[in-house]
Amino acid sequence: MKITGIELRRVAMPLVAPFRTSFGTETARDILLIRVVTPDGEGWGECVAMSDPLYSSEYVDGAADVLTRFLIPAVTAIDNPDASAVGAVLGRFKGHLMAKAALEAAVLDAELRAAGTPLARYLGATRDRVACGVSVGIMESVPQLLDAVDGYLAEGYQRIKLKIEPGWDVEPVRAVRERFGDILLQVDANAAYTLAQARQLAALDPFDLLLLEQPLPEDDVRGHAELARMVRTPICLDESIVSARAAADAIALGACRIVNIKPGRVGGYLEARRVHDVCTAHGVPVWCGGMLETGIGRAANLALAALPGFVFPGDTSASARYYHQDITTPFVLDDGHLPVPAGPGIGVEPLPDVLDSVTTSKQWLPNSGG
Ligand code: NPG
Repeated sequence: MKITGIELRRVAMPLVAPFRTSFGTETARDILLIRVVTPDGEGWGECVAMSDPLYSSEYVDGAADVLTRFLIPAVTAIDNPDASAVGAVLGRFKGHLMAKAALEAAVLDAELRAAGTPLARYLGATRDRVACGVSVGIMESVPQLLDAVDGYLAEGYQRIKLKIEPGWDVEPVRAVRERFGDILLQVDANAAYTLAQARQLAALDPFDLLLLEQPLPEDDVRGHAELARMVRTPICLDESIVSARAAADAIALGACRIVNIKPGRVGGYLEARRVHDVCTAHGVPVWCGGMLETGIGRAANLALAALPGFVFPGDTSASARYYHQDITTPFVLDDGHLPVPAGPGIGVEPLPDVLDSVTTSKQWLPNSGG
């Protein structure tokens, strides 16, 4: 596939409500979109790096910089790149997995659209709709949390994930369990604890949580293995799993029984599928994480979440969970599920007027050799 040029576009999207985690509060998103233009059409990718390097080391200005200076020139220098060649040529640059993932996604979308192949089919999906969960941020008070959870359950969400941190863990979990009974419930600490707080985490055991996500720092895989012997709730890793190899290592060490897969965190949809394959081969169930994506990223995540190893509902919420106005036709929950897009590529595209109304900057990088 020839690349005519690549557009980097920044969009500003207010969130419907502030989203608080142990590492900070998001009130709006500054999102980097990539559009790959070919003689036959185009392809879209969304970069999930946040404004600040608080979830991981990446941040959106840094992603734009590394893409412009290194990643895009390396890809446009290849003759007829396809998505698998993108991963190979970007491998020599260290890190920047979210930036790489977005570029690979845009190339893959262009390639699949040209071929008329839906991303879900290309990845090996076995379902045409996926069960959806919702992630609920840290709140000012337990009553406020209960109201929020009540609203999400009424909308049909199939499982609730509560963000926790020291000081906001057992009490909110107990309150939600007491009020809503036997719902699918899990918690996410975003690395806010240390192994010394294992007893506090074991205090969550009586509440029959599906999983305890990333309690310890990203690089503390052995700590998770030790913690796994001290708590009954299954440990799930998110931030620590940056590749299929990292997943294999974590599983071998006994650091997790479940894995959250986010394509941005592992460098793209192709590596995400390899993480899925490694986990499935070891009998480790996976689920699809979310990074407050617009419809562009959400569409691709739904394709991934339709693979057979994705046995738990993911953070694949409806557009309205985060945005009053999505940049694509909104994803709307139907009986707790979202449809897997069936059109070529990611199966959706931005609505031009909406996209223009939220765009804050555009940069066109022509392929001088193309
Ligand atoms: O549903 O898109 C979504 C967001 C789900 O909680 C969610 N994402 O740690 O998994 C996470 C968290 C996150 C949010 C991470 C913002 C980074 C930034």
